[in-house]
Amino acid sequence: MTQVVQYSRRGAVGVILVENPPVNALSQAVRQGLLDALRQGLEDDGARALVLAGGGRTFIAGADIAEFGRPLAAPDLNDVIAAFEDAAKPVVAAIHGTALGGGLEVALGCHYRVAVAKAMVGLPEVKLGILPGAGGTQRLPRLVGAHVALTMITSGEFVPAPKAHELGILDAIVEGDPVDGAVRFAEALDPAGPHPRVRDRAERIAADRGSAVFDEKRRALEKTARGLFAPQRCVDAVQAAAELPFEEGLKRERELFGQCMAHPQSKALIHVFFAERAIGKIPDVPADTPARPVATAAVLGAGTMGGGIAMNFANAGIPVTLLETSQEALDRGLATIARNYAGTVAKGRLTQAEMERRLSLITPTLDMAALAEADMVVEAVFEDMAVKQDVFRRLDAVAKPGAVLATNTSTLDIDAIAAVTSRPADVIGMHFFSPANVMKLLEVVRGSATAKDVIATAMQTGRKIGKVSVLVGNCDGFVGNRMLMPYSRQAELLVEEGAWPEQVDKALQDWGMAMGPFAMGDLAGVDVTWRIRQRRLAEGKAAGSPLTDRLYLMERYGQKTGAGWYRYEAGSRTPLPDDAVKRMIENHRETHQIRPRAISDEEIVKRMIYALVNEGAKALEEGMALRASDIDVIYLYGYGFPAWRGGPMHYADSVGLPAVLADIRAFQQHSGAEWTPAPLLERLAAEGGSFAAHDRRR
Ligand code: TC6
Repeated sequence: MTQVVQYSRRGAVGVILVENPPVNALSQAVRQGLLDALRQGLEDDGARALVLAGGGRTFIAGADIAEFGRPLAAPDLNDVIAAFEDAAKPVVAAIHGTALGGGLEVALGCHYRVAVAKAMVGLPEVKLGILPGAGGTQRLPRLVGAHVALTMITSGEFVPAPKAHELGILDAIVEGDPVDGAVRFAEALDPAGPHPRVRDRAERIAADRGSAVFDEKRRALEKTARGLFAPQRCVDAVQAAAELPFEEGLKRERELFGQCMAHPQSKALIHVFFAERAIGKIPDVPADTPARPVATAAVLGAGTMGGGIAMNFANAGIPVTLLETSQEALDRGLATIARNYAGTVAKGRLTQAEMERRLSLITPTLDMAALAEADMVVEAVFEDMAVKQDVFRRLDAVAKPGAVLATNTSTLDIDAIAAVTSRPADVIGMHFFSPANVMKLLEVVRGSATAKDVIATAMQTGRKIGKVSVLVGNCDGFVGNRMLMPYSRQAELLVEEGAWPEQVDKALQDWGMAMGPFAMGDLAGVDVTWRIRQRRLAEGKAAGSPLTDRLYLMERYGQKTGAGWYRYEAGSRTPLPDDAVKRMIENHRETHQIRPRAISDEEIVKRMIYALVNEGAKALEEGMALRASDIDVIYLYGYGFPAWRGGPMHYADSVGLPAVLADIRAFQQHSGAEWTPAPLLERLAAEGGSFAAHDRRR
């Protein structure tokens, strides 16, 4: 028998234990091991019943995702499950940790399922762009009905064991050790049977035949899962459970599973799964690098960013001191925080008591000396080098030795900020995204002197406060905003050349972006963009288009002033096209003798997305990002890039780098130097490579 699955006996019960760390994924060896162990259990005359359990931290977290993309080796998981379901002895699944995807499908093939109260079950395949392909769409509805099954399968959400018990997915909740509990449960079973098979349960699903629930779900998903392929196929598969005999339903599930697997969206989402897990792997800061303890924090600046950052610490239970320079600013900041929490309470997502607890963790102060005991200080003052350097000088004088001194700058040089302190090794960038209490991305910016344990501390603290932390290098705009500069520039050029802001935004949104560049510019603030542009112009760098200057002079600073690239009605965030902006653009075109031309959505999307790709490739080659997949994660979590396209670098891979490069060269002929192809892109395209292959080589 293979080692990843072991058979042993406890009294009169045989125990099949999967030992395939870290999550007991159903690799080929596990599938074969399960069949072998089952045979052994059935042949063991001393065993009247069998228990299936996972060793280590979990039951079985699903198929081995790393095996996807190549033909799956025998045995097929469906055959393994059928063997358990048809076993002549009763089989009890003993669930702890998680039973996910293929793991839950195996459990559904067992005759009984018991779990500890802390366990979770779910069919999260849809998040990988696929559907449960080992009978999950056929068996789950037979237990819980189509409505619940559709919710679970199309959302992929995990269900806590007590709820799963209530729904009928689990037969019992057991106390203490799950295997002990399952063995006790199995001892009470009649070995002579009959052993209940989920596939034979017809009563729930019969009631769903011809129900409107399927069409309703399809319509709802058109809105909530816009552009996604797998959720609709999940509905088709569950409907097949209601309308077809079990074996035919399984066949239909298989077909739909194959369609999902062959679709580019599943490749993108599987890429995202591994990309999200790769971000924590930093070659010279290994996972066991000791991090500094962060029991208390401080935030400098109670503006929109500072307030949001302070909330992150409070949300994670870390007491945080919030510093401002005037009582008025402090009061304003605290009022915004209280309003944000109250909004969450009003939506029913937070209790009043929890809100009060979190608020009590935020200590306001006007006194810099109150920061002396903080383990981590995050500066979130005005985005200006002189202001930041002044703050760091003063911070250096009060912060305790060993405190991590972080700046939330979004573009400025970390080394220049660190240089004014006596401890550059303790200085790091922690670039939060606005609104900081909502957005998941955190760029952790490594300065040339930043100590490794400071990097480990910032990455770990980021995770603790609920952020997706990605390590980046110290360059203008770091990775995300650096790439945004040519992206935004293309948006403005497209408008100069003949498109309207709303056409550009719609083209990008239709393509899948959460927001178009002009609506995003209004959210971030036209004044902010303008200030960055002025600095870059002063430094002799490329800096967007003069359209921003015109808008700034019109005092159209974006949503906050009710007018930017769009106009906004009082209390509304809906961007409305504005004739005043059109006139301004037309005037600009006339001044520069630009004859507007019709621009296709295809050109818009290519120019915008390839601008990201080209700059991303430059940042990657310079070592500003550790991996192309890190860049993808940054764009998914910080910039509303659609996960089902995998991020800009994966998207370029999926188009094919030679084709991307050919378009970039054509743009270069038309517009010149700003489209100079990234040397890495040229190399990879020439050698038939991809960003993914480049990542693997590193
Ligand atoms: C399916 O079942 C389809 C069936 C039909 C077949 C016909 N495979 O997330 P973590 C790795 S589809 C391979 O950091 P956590 C992960 O890459 C699958 N590897 O841990 C990481 O490796 P690293 C349906 C996997 O405690 C390590 O395990 N199932 C798999 O925060 C630790 O992972 C799912 O979609 C896997 N299935 O969360 C469940 N799962 O250390 C996917 C994990 O080398 N998994 N790894 O970077 C999860 O949701 C979470 O991993 C978790 C544990 C909740 C199980």
